[in-house]
Amino acid sequence: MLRPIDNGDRYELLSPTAMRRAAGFLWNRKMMIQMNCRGYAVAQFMQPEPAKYAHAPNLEAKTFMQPEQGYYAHHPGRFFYIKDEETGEFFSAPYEPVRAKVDSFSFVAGKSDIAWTVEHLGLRVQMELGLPVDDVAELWSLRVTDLSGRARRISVYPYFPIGYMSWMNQSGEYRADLGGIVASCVAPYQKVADYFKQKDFKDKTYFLCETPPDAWEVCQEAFEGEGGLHAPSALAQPALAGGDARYETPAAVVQYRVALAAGASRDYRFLFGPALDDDEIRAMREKYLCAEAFAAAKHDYAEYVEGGYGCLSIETPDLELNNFVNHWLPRQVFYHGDVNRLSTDPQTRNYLQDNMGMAFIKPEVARAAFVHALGQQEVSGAMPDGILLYEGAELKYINQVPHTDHCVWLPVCMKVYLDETGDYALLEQKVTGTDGKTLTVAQRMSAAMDWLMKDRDERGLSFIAQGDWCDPMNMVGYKGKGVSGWLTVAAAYAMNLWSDMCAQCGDKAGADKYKAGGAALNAAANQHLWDGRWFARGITDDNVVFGVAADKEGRIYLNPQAWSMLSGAASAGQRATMLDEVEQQLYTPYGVQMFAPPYSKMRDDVGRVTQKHPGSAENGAVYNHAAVFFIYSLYHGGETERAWKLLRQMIPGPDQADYLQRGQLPIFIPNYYRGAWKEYPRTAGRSSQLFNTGTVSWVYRCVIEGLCGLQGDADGLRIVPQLPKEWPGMKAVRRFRGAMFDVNIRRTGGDKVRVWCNGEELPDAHIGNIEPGQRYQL
Ligand code: CEZ
Repeated sequence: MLRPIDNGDRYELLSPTAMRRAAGFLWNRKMMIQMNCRGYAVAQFMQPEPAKYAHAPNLEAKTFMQPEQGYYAHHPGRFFYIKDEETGEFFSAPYEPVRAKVDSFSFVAGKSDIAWTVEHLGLRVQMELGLPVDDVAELWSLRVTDLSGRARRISVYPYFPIGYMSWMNQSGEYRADLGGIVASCVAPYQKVADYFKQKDFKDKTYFLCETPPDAWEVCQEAFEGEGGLHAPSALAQPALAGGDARYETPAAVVQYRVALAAGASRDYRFLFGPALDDDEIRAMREKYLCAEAFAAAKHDYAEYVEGGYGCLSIETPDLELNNFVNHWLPRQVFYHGDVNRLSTDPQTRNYLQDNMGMAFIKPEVARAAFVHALGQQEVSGAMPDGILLYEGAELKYINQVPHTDHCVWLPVCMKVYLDETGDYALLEQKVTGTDGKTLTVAQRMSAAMDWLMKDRDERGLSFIAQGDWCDPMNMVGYKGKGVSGWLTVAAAYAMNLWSDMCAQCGDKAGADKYKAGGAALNAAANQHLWDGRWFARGITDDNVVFGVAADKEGRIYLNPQAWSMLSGAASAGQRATMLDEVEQQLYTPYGVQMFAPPYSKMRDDVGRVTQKHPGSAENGAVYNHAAVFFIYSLYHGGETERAWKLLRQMIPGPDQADYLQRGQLPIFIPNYYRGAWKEYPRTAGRSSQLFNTGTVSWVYRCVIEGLCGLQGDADGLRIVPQLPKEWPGMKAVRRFRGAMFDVNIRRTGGDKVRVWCNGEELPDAHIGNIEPGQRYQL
C-alpha cells in the first residue's frame, strides 16, 4: 500500500482510500502547497501577508491551514475529469471528485514534485505538480495515454475550482488573448485604510493552458448543474458551454476533445496562480508555459530543495529511519529555517527554534536570525512576542497576547549554533536595538536573562501572564499572579546554558551570576512545585497548584518533567519517579502525550487549551514539540532506550497498521498525533497533517547529538553515541565545520565508548583542531 521508492527519495501510496488525508507538500520563499493523495489542495502565498488564490476565507487569512479538517469542508483541489466519448463513461484523476474505483492508482510524494499515475477505462493519466523557485505559480503537467490497444475518442477536462473569492466583487471569464481562464475579485475590506494597503493585492487567479482548449466553463454552478461534482451536468454535454462568472463562484474548467491512436499519448501543461493584472499573467505565461521552461523550473527547484541537504546521513539497521533522516527530516528543517512558516511576524520562540535547526543546515542564516531577533529586544530586556521580518510587518493575532517565555529560547537555540560552528565571535557582535542603543549580543543575552530573573513572584516562580510555550494556556495568569512551573525550570536551564557560555568567553562574573540564578529558580521549583512524584505545571492567579495528583484532568504534564531534568531541578530520585509516572500515565502507542487526562470541559483558571477537543492539539495530544523536548531531555540524561523508543514513535510506520492509523506518509513530522488514547482509542494516533512545527529542529538535534552522539563543542567534536541496544552498530557521514567525518560505530560489548580517528585512539572521545576540507575516519 505504501512504500519507499527511488532509494527513499520518494514515497508511493497505492490506494486513494486507505489514507484519505495522506499528503505531500512543496514550498518556495513565496508560497506553499499541500496536496493530498485524492487531489485536494491547500495553497497560500505571501503578498506579503499570507493569502490565498483559490478558496480564500471570508475576511482575512487569519490562521494557518488546518489540513486535517480543511479538505472536506469544501473542495479546494486540482482535478482532471476524463470522459470516454464513445460510451459516455467518465472518471476523475487523481480520485476526487468522481471517486470511481480505478484500476490502478499511485500517488508519489517526492522532495521537489508530487505526482500521480491513475489507470482506468483503458487510459493512463499522469499528473505532476512542480513549483518555480522564485514565483508564485503551480506548474501542472498532464499526460494521457491510450492503453486499450485501439483508437479512442475522449475528452479531458482539467477542473481547478477557484471557489469563493470575495463578498464585494468576483467574476471570471475565458481570455483567448491570455490563453486561459482569469478570475478577478476585490479583496474585501471595510476600513478606508485597508483600501490603501490592499490596492496592490494580487486579486486575479489565472489558469493558463499551453494548448488552447476546445471549450471552457467559468461558472462553478453551471458546470456542476444538478449532477453535483461527482457527475457534473456539463460533462453530459458534448462541449462545455463557454460560460462566465458574474458575481458567481468561479471555477477554471476547460475541455480538450481528443482522438487518440492506440498507444498514443497527449501532453498538456497548465499554470495556476495569482496575479495583479494582465501584464503579470502574460509575463508568467511567457516565462513558464512550455516544455523547456517546465524542465528548467523542475531542475532549478530540485536544486533549491537539495540546497537544504543537512549535515548528516546515516546507515542503521532501521531502513525507514534512514530514509527519514537522510531525505525528509532535513528538508522539513530547511523549510522552517528558510521561509519561517510563511509568516511576516513569526512567534519569537518559533523563529529562534526554527533557526536552531537551520544551524545544522545553513549556520550563516541562523546567525543572522539571532542578530535580527536581538535587534528587536525591548528596553527591559524582554523579547517581543513575534519577530518582524519586513518593514511594515505588524504583530498580529497570537503575537498580541503577552507570553513570558521568549527569552528562554535565546541561549537554548544559540547553544546549538555555537556548538555547531564554534563561532563565539558572535557574542561580541554589536546589535543596535529599536531604541537606537547598541549592545553586544552577549550584553543582550544577559539583559534577557536578567529580565527572566526579574519577572518572578515573591516565591521566585516565573510569571506566566497569558501564556508560556503553551499558547492556549492563556488564563492561568491573566490577572497578573499566576506562575508557570515549566517556565520556572526552563528559565533555570536557560540560565545554566548562558552561564556556561559566559564561562567559555572568560566572563567569570557572568558565569557565577547566572549559575546562581539557575540554582535559585531550581530551588523555587522544588519548594513550591514538587508534588511528590512529579513537578506541577503551575499555580493559578488564585493560588491553585495544577498539574498535580489531586487533579482529575490535566493531572501530569510532560514539559515540567522534561525541563526539570535539563535544568537539574530534578534529583536522581525525583527523576526516577517522574519517568515512572510519565510512562504510566502518558505513554501511548503513538508517542508520549503532552498531559493526561485531557480536559473534557473549560477550566477557566487554565484557559482555552481546556476547550480544545480532548486529545487534539495541546489538550492531551501526542504534541510532538513537547514530546521531543522530553526525548531530548532523555538523551541529555543518558536514558538511551527510553529516548529511542519515543523518537521512533514520532515517525509514522514502518508497519502498515501504524500508517493506516496515523494516516500520514513518513515524509514529515506533524505538529501532533491525536492523544486521549484511553478516552478515544478510535482516533488516537491520527495525524494532524500540519507540517509547521518546532518539533523538527529538535528531532534533528536528537538524531545528531543524541542517537549518533556527534556533538560539537567550543573546540571540536565530541563522540558519544547512544545506540539502541538491539543495534549491532551503524554508520554515519557527518559534515561539521567544513570537514567530513565517516563514522563507523560497532558494538563490541561493555558500556565504554572508545574512539579512533584515522586509526589512532582518542583518549577522551573528542576531536579538536578540525581542518576544513579534510575527511576523517572515525
Ligand atoms: O501554534 C504553536 C505555536 O506556533 O503552539 C505551540 C507554541 O509553542 C508554538 O509557538 C504550543 O502552544 O494558538 C493555538 O491554540 C494553536 O494551537 C497554536 O498554539 C499552535 C498551532 O496549532 C500551530 O502548531
